[in-house]
Amino acid sequence: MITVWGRRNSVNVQKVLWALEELELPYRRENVGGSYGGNRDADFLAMNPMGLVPVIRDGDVTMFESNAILRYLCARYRAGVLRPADHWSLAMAEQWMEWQQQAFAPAVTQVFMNMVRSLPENRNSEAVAAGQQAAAEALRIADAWLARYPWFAGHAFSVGDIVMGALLWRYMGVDVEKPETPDLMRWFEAIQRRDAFRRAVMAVPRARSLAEWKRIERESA
Ligand SMILES: N[C@@H](CCC(=O)N[C@@H](CS)C(=O)NCC(=O)O)C(=O)O
Repeated sequence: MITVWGRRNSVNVQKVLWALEELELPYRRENVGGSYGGNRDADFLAMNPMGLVPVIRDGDVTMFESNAILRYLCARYRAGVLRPADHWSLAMAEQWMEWQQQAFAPAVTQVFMNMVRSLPENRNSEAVAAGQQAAAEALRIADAWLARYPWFAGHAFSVGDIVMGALLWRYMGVDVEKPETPDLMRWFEAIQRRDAFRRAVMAVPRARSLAEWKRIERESA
């Protein structure tokens, strides 16, 4: 059985759990990171020298980096379910996965860490404004794509939608202004109707403050 190390309120852990649910693979999860700690222990560092979650073990494969984990899982299991079979759709899924990590995630993180993971008195409002602007640009780019295609890989749900959906869910829960993105929102509604998304991502309430974050982390063990 696959083991996942990582707390449930981590967006990168949620991406992996969502993929496992979509692939209907049995797994067990160990709470590591945040208030659970354990990620600086020698045993954990031997699996991920970065000391970050998620990490998975699947037989002889032990690995870190959420998007690489997703690529591995969807290439190995239930071919064609999350990893598109045709070359164009696969290329598009890969493109948006990379973009999620390089463009969208840094913007969301900048806003989220200041708005939710900091006390209001420690908030860096310049960083919030810069992150918000970068996130708005990313949301418009995603919206323009989804005006042309129903999914990030084009014509069917794929691993590209998983990485974008988990992160967008997080960002939509942060109390900052966002641009109008009707096509992105239509896609986002379809995502929220998926059972696997509900189980892996929506089941963990979104925090709006540091105190709420800590409480939810404890309660979502
Ligand atoms: N690029 C890595 C980032 C991993 C990462 O930043 N993980 C965060 C949680 S989302 C973490 O482990 N933080 C330390 C902690 O939880 O204690 C990935 O996608 O897996």
